[in-house]
Amino acid sequence: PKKIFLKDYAKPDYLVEHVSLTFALDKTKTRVTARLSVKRNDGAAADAPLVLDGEDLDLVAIAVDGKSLGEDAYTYEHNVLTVRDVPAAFTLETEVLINPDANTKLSGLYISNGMFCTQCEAEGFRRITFFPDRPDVLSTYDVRIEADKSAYPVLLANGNPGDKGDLENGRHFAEWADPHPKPAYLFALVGGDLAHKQDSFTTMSGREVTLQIFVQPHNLDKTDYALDALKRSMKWDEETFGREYDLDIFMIVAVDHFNFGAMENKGLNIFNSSCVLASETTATDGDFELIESIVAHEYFHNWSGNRVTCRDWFQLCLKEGFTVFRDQEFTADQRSRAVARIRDVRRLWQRQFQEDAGPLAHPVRPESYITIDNFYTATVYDKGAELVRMMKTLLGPEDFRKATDLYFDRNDGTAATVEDFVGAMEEASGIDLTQFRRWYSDAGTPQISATEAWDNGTYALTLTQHTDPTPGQDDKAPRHIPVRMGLIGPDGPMVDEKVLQLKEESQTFTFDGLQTKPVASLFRGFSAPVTVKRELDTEERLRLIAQDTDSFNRWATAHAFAMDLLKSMAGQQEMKNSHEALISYAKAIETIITDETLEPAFRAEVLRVPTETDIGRAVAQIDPDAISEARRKFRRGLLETLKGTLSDLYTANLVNDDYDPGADQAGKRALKNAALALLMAEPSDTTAELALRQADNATNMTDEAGAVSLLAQSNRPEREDALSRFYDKWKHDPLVVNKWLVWQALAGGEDALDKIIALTRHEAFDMGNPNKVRSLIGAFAMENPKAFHRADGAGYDLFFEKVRELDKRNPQVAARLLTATEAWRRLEPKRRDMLGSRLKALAQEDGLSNNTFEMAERLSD
Ligand code: B3K
Ligand code: ZN
Repeated sequence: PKKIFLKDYAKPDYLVEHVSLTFALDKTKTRVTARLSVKRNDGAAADAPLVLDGEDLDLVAIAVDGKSLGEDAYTYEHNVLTVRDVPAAFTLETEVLINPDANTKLSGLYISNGMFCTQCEAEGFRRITFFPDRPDVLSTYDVRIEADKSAYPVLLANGNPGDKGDLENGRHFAEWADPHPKPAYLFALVGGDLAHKQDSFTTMSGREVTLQIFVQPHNLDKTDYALDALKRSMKWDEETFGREYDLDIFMIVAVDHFNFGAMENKGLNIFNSSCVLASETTATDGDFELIESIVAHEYFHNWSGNRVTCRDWFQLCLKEGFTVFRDQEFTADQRSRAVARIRDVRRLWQRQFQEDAGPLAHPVRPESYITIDNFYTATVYDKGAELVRMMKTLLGPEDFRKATDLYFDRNDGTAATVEDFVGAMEEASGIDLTQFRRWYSDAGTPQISATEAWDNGTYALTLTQHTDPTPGQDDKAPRHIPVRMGLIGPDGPMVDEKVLQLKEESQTFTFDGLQTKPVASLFRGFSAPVTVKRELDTEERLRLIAQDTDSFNRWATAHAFAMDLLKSMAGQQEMKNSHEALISYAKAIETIITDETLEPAFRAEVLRVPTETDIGRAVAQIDPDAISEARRKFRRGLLETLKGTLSDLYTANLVNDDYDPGADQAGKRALKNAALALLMAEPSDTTAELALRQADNATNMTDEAGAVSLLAQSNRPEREDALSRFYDKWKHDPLVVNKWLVWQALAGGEDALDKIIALTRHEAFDMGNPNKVRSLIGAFAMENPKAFHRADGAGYDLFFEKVRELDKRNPQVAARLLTATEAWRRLEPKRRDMLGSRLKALAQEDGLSNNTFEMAERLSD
């Protein structure tokens, strides 16, 4: 397979100004007729051939300016159509046949539950018609769709609706036109028997926009929340970034078979049903929150991604990092800023720090790839968002807004680069970001060591930065790091918050005129994606947990304390008086979880115990059994101290009002369920009874799932019955059944893996549906270290068998699964050898997809 390099970027030889497409939809033989208005690009040679991408296309006819081409005028091989001797401006017409029914890759045009739908990002449009399938070719589109009227009454595409009507033989047609130039990856088409909910939004300039959510008819009662989230997103983007919507209609379509969460196609977003459908009885508070953020994310792409798109796929963070930043800010404004930040950072640690520390580490703006599908990563998305956040911290909110306005205005309707974005930040603020740009080009997480000195009223803080080598990058120069910080005295804050600029390898910052030695609260609100090493004694920790004025850092200090305890319990770290320390920790969090002036959702975050996977990330060598045992002991230790408090919390946070998915009620349920989770660390009959009662009496899925999932993780005799009753109750609803799969994929016990293997043959499992694969195989491999890393290698056998099977069908999803192995080099030697040799064998296998080959090779290298 061929590697593609950023440094080789060259402008396209030909641009396509306008595209007219006609689809005659048919399950196995869809006919796509394309008319492209092609123009030679400035600077291209007069004899440059026209080179178009095309994959799995059956070419029926091809003509230039109405003249059919003979076989010698073009070639079509290795997914490239080359037409020689073309004029400077011309019309190219092609007619192809494609087979949506055979499309198991779910890229291009495919069928999900009887409906036609598309997914084109990154390179799916070439599976629909011949085209320069690259993001820097922007065209206006008009689309005509013809299909059988009774099977596919609803026909949708991007843009504004045009004509529609009946045709012969029970067929009908619909036309759509999108006046905004867009790259092909934003194309979308849907045809199916769909119902919809409708609403409208009046934009800031007074235009009325129709909003519609299309679903299979039986899901019509699950669209209200997404519709509401959409309206709030539209309003927020006007208020916060000055961005107004630009078509007469905005549509969302839910599909059951989808390779990831959702897709921002212009005016026609297509969503994985798991990221849009919600009702109180079928979706948890967490699902509601996720849906809200994904609806917002895809909507925000209309400006950060669609109006201003990416020049090439190396610039992916330009739209993704920025849009994640925007959706995070939206959530922070809609819910609780502190809690949102905690959840975002937790996710960053779980996925991105892990990636940065292993064989898949890559810069936020990668320099090469075999397939871009493999670079829709936590680094590009979540670290990309952190870089935008750091720039906002450096610029301040006002200049940041000036910079985004400048960026949008200047690049509107074009394909831009990271440089355009950072350049706008500099121009709007006058701040030099030369050194800051290293964040885009250098992989790896900087490690900061903090040491301090106290002398007669002067506190000196020395910060040192270092970044370990990552694949292909041995030496790392120091980065420009914003350190938001404060100093906390015995009675509270001592100096106002400051942002220090760390630019050298080592720098000392001094603070004079202090009465007593303070404790520094560093990287407030997680002001930079770094790890921090510092010596804090228990007293200093307790001071920060109790008195820091930055809520995020109160949580982070408590979390770091818990991690140190867990690491010492897992035999990975020395800790003096660890028994006393555990009690101090328990008492410290008790103060927080019982403090009614604090938001319940925040208290719930403090009460949450790191998972086995979390602990595995933090230790030098992973011994899954030792980690599991350490966590078990830790939870029991906490329970001993907190039992009474937990029961009280549980009762105090029962919600009796009508269900509302908003932050207030959700926070209470989160706190109550976190209390129950810890009570279930050693479930007495009474606790198990409590969980069972919660499951049986629940009127919403948050409470039902909260209880059943805990029973599923336990070895209580009630377990099997609770699971089977849940299945019987919900087997008609695939999204709810996915939760049931996840709980079992995460379960412990000696026979955990055998049960998972049995589930791969269960009627509820389906290798053709990515959601099912992720729920069972993904959850097992990523979040059940004991079963996955079973000492006899049986977990690995199951995993690789499924990866190979899936690779034949859906390479994108297969390759993604492999990320579950990324920490293999840190496993204890026996498991490391077993897993490493399996990865190497896979990388050497013939007949792998490029996707899976690239991942296996990078992982085992
Ligand atoms: N832009 C899409 C992701 C496409 C992934 C292609 N492999 C969804 C999003 O980030 O909004
Ligand atoms: Zn996105």
